[in-house]
Amino acid sequence: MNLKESFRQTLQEIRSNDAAYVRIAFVGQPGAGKSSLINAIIGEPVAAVGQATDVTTGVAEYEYRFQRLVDLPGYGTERFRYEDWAAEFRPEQYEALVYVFRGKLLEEDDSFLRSLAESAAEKHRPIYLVRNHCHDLTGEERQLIRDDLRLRFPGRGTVNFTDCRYGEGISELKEQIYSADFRRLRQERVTFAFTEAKERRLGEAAEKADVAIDRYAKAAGLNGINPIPGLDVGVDLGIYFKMYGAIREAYAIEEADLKKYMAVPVAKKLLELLTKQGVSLILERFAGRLFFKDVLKLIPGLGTAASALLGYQLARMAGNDYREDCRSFAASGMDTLIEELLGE
Ligand SMILES: Nc1nc2c(ncn2[C@@H]2O[C@H](COP(=O)(O)OP(=O)(O)O)[C@@H](O)[C@H]2O)c(=O)[nH]1
Ligand SMILES: [Mg+2]
Repeated sequence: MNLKESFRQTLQEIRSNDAAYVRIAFVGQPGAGKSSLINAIIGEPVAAVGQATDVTTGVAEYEYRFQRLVDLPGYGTERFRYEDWAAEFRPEQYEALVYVFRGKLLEEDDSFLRSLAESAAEKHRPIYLVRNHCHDLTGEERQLIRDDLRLRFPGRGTVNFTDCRYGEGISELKEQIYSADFRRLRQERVTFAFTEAKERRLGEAAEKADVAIDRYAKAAGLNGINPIPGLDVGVDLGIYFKMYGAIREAYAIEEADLKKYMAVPVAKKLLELLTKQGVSLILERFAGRLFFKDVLKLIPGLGTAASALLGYQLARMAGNDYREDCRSFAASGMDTLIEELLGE
């Protein structure tokens, strides 16, 4: 598995995590055009649309770039008086609301707008007002609607005029929905879910890598055969290459990834460690840090045991260092990929 495949799996985890999404609910009377607006925003006929009053009877969510557009049944019908509707569908659970209306506002609409306006929690919730079916409205009529809404729902922004049949006002509405504040909230959500999934994945990788390091370090201790100039400890480089390979595999890093994501700072070092020269160089550095080296040399008769211990220690040291570098490479690689995905 390479870094991209591993990232794809992480993405699957995020996609199935409800906490990763910002949800915008479309509310309003039946037939106002909630489902049609969702289709117009997404650009595909995903939601069922119809003349009959209750075409949408359950909650349906449609994903659009890590945002979920929620199609709710209309209220004010025989089936759903406003209070029952609110109790069942709890509009307050959504991060934002798109309030869709056409024609006259009814008493039910007033209950809805009043309850939203009164609750303190609602004061910070974006509510987009949308007068749909607007194609035939004159400028004067539009002004009357704005004034009316301002009275019913004081302190709330502009009215968007849209018409799904004629494609009017859709791009303006989209722009509002993806306004800066909301984009930040969405990115926070995704980033949070992503970080969680990423840490879990890196944690699992570290466990696998540790098992490999332990196994190969023991083998290195028993196999100290090739003395390297400048090193007092014999080293079997083949074991190091195998150990490094196992650690890379734990982090789903392939050689090609290192070349592809050269911009990640640690990639260069990891590439150098694919060569004999690179490994010898780093081992020389680590050997200098081996605490017992000089002490052991002073104790005669401990030759084999001492070199086994040193070989083990050296391999562990190198393995842990490599694991940290792989972790850092995998983490930044995944960060790069998620930024690409979220970039707008
Ligand atoms: N002329 C016109 N018809 C629309 C518009 N929006 C929706 N419709 C139609 O109105 C009907 C109800 O729309 P729908 O999206 O199902 O409303 P919902 O009940 O609020 O989801 C459907 O027949 C749509 O094709 C619009 O802006 N202009
Ligand atoms: Mg509908």
